Amino acid sequence: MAFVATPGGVAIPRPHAVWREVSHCARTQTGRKVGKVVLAAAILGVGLKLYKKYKAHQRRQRWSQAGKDVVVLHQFERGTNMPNLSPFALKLETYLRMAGIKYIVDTEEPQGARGKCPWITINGEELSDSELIIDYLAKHFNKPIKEELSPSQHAIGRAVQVMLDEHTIVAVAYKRYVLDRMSYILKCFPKQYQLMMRIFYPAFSKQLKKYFFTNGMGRFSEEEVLFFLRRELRALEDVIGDKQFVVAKTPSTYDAAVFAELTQVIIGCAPEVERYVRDNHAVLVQYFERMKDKYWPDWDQCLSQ
Ligand SMILES: N[C@@H](CCC(=O)N[C@@H](CS)C(=O)NCC(=O)O)C(=O)O
Repeated sequence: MAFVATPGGVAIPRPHAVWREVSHCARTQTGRKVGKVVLAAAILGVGLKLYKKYKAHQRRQRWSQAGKDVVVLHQFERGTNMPNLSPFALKLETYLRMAGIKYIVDTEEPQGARGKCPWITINGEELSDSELIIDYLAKHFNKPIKEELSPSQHAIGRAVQVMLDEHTIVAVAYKRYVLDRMSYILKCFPKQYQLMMRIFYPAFSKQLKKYFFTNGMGRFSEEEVLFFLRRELRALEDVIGDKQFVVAKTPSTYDAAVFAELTQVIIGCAPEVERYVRDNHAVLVQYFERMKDKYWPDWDQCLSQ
């Protein structure tokens, strides 16, 4: 084979020499076998991709026939003790119920274009991110939740929601997936995924640790994580006070998020956390029960059986 000398003194093969070598190898018996395997794998890969595309197209056709203004809510399957282990999916489904918007659930494709759960299809249009979706629906259905909030109530609602959606839930997730190695949350997963999660946890846990380390939560001890959690629960309880809902006497959009996140804290984190909330935060427990009774009368039927 012909070589080219590089300035560093390393000899690299000339391109045409490489090609000659490859075509020589391809003519040998082993080369032909390898060629056939590579070709078969490529055909299979392309075939699989086309099949997936075809299936996705078929699903979209089905979803577009859901009916005018009917939301197709794409989300993970039901958990064993709560309708969804994704707080964002539970928030959105609670919002749809609060707003009286008609919806159907799809679990075949729970992660949308942004790779996140939940997402929706409405009138053939696809939208993702629970916040952007709620904003879109509120406009599309002309503010279906009749809330009369002052700017300062909106500000409090927004601040509480961001605290829960962006910080409290990270502490909860770090506790349930990393600190407790899924010992509790695994039982809350849809039954059909529990074995698979158990098997793949070791591989999955490395990625999780990396994610939480980058986020920052992964750099704290359990005691520190629980300190954040307790402090935020206290703040939430102080905001609710003696009101029926988070920022007012009547329900507002913020309640969807608060309820969804509180569900994760109370029954989706760890038995000791649930005990702590039940022993110290009667206001939060009552709020949780109130929202559940009002918007999820069919809670038990919405669990993984
Ligand atoms: N900001 C998004 C967050 C959604 C989100 O993070 N969903 C999680 C499930 S709780 C997810 O899809 N994770 C999968 C991933 O990130 O690959 C929203 O509000 O919808």
